[in-house]
Amino acid sequence: MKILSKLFLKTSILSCSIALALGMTTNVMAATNSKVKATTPSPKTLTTAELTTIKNISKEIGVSEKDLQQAALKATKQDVIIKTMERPWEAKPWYKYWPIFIIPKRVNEGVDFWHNNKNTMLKAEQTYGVPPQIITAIIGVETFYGKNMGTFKVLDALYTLGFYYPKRSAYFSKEFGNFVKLAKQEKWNYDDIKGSYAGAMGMGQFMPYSYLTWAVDFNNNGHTNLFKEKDDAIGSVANYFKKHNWQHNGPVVHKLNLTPKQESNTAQFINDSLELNHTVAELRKAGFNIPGKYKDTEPCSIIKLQEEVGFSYYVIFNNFYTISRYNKSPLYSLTVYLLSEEIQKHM
Ligand SMILES: [Ca+2]
Repeated sequence: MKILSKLFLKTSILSCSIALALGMTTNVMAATNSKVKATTPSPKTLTTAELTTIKNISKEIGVSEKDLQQAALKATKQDVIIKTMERPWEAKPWYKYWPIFIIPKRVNEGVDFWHNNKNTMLKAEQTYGVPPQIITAIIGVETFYGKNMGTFKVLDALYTLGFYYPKRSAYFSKEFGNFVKLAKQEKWNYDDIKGSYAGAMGMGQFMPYSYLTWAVDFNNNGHTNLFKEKDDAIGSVANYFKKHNWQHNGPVVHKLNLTPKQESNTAQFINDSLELNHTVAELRKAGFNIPGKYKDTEPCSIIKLQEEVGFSYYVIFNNFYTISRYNKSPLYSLTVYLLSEEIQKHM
């Protein structure tokens, strides 16, 4: 679930207009020169490799090959999507990353979003145990409260990455299949569904599998619409967190202030997967000063973040791990948490 920048927006508009221009040229040529058969565009056919992938997806997630083939025939490979995948936001160092997201406008509009959806937020907290500031911060970081939900055709994004991006094709080809399943279930027209360059959809940027599995019809109107119904988006984010083990009032992070000697002692508690392989008792035993409110038995680990000068260190707990199930980057997860605190402060 990634963010669209203005830059990405521009590239996508650009690629759309090129496609449009090319399409128009072809049609004009076909119309004015109908005797020359070579200029008539032949209908797209699927390659042997594509048909093999489709066979596998069909087996794996239970969508008919016919539906998958029809979807693939309607899809267009977009090179800009692959280029965008190659330069993720999370490649930035921490000190350059968080200021993109934690800005006064996003805090203020978060306060408004929470206010305007107060009753739904309350219902979500009662139902799932996830507080409004976390739900708000997720929707704020993902789409600026529903304003930037993405301009790529989700079908094209998932087709491009699922069939033409070997590094991640195992994941994205399955999501292509899940999208076909979801579109059939929701009676969507493929052309109408826009999302991020990675195929994430709606206010909370759900991937198709997440949409199928954790999205909820929170206003009970018979449709689960994460694009237009704020209630559904709020309930679905809360349900996602609940199903990924968010603990009501559980600990999230604690910032450490360390001496150089303690800094060198952190390595044993740091792991890239953010798994909580340690306990507060172990940290205390290793000489770290952890406030008394954290229980000895609390599972935790440490993350290390690059500042302009040196590093900062945070102990992370269960609820931080839950945030990271939305996007596995520690930068993303800490940004969501710090934004949630800013929003809550201004309520
Ligand atoms: Ca609904």
